[in-house]
Formats: sequence, C-alpha cells, structure tokens
Amino acid sequence: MSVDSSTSSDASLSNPNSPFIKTARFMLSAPSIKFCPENDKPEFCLAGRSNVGKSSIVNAITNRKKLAKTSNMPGKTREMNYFLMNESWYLVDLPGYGYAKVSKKEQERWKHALGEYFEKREDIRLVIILVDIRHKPQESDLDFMFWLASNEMPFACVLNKSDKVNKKRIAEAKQELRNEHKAMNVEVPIIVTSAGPGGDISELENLIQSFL
Ligand SMILES: Nc1nc2c(ncn2[C@@H]2O[C@H](COP(=O)(O)OP(=O)(O)OP(=O)(O)O)[C@@H](O)[C@H]2O)c(=O)[nH]1
Ligand SMILES: [Mg+2]
Repeated sequence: MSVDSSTSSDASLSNPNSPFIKTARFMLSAPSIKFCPENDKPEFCLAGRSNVGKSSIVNAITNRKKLAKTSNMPGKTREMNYFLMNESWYLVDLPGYGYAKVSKKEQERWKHALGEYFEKREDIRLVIILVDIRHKPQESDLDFMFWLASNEMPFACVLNKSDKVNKKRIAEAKQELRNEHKAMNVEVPIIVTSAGPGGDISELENLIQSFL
C-alpha cells in the first residue's frame, strides 16, 4: 500500500488551511478494478508518467504532507489509491505509466489494471494528465491523450514542476501541448502547477471546482 497508514484511518480530518478541501481521507488502495469502490461518486483521476508528481498533487491539494506517499524514485505508486474529498468526490492517484525499470510482468499488470480502470469506471468526471513542464510530452503521453480523445473522455493537462523553469519555458510548453491537441482535433484545458513545498496549485483547484 502506498499510503501513509497513520493518516489513512482518519474519519475526516478537517483542513482549515485549504478553502477548497475541507475534509480528506484515504479510502482504499485497489490493485485492480474489482477492488475499486462502488461507482457512486464523481471521480477525478491523476494520470501521467512516473515521477511527474501525481502523489505530490494529492498532498498539495489536501495540504497534508504525507497523505499519499511520494518518492524521487519513479514507480512509487503501484495501485489505484482512492481519496475521499469533502465526503463527496474521489481523487484517485494512479500508478505512473511509461516506467521501464519496473519488471515486464508488473508493467503488464499495471497496463491491464489502468486499461480496465478507464474503460469501466462510470463516473470519471475528469482525467487529469500530468506532464513534466521541463520536457516535451512523450509518446506515451500522446498515445494516452489520443486514446482519451478518441473515446470522448474528458481530460485536462497539467504542466507540473513549474518551479523548475522560467516564464519562457512555461509559454513554450503550453504551446507544444496546444499543437498536439490541435493535431488530435480536441480542445483541452492546459494549466500550470507546482506541487513542491510552497508551490501553487490554485489553477488545478479552480479547474476541479469547475467540473464538480
Ligand atoms: N520541484 C518540484 N518537485 C516536485 C513537484 N512535484 C513533485 N515533485 C517531486 O518529484 C518526485 C516525484 O513525485 P511523486 O509525487 O512521487 O510522483 P508520482 O507521479 O506520484 O510518481 P509515481 O508514483 O512513481 O508514478 C518527488 O521527489 C517529489 O517531491 C513540483 O512541482 N516541483
Ligand atoms: Mg505516485
């Protein structure tokens, strides 16, 4: 389980520092679709390559340091981790895709679990794809975006780790993504975050709120 168990049992921890998230609690870790909760609440899922900052976003949005476990070693999150926000919607921290150092067998298991997840979860309100702002979107990102677009799934792109680049690169990275979306014939929100200490995730909070 890739979650801080000391916080996972909190019934609903109040969070006075976040005007958006009043309560947040870890629900469960699902190794495959059959362990996911009932399709009874809207869910927002965090997807993207390993190490891009998906679990860090969970912590930043809930203003908790260790609600989700993060690591500078890619491949940390290996299951679908459900967090219940404001007792009304799920934020789902997914395993990263495109990480070569995990065994072939494990990669195949993730691929299968993620494929089933995106096909069978009925209440996905928005797929939030994180991309490292320092790099061009990789083939695995583009394949995934194309698949979502072809299946008419709502998604948004989040350029994370913005604290590591200058304004010029921010504009450039946004344009790169816009060009890719244009080629796919879709218009997709593109926002910028920093999930590190003292970072800014306000654009993501606003985006989620607009989909709730
Ligand atoms: N500077 C900076 N570091 C970040 C940011 N977001 C995440 N990190 C760091 O990047 C590393 C990976 O973050 P995680 O949140 O574990 O990444 P992940 O996408 O969940 O990775 P997997 O679970 O392996 O798929 C950690 O060392 C984080 O502290 C950010 O916005 N800025
Ligand atoms: Mg993770």
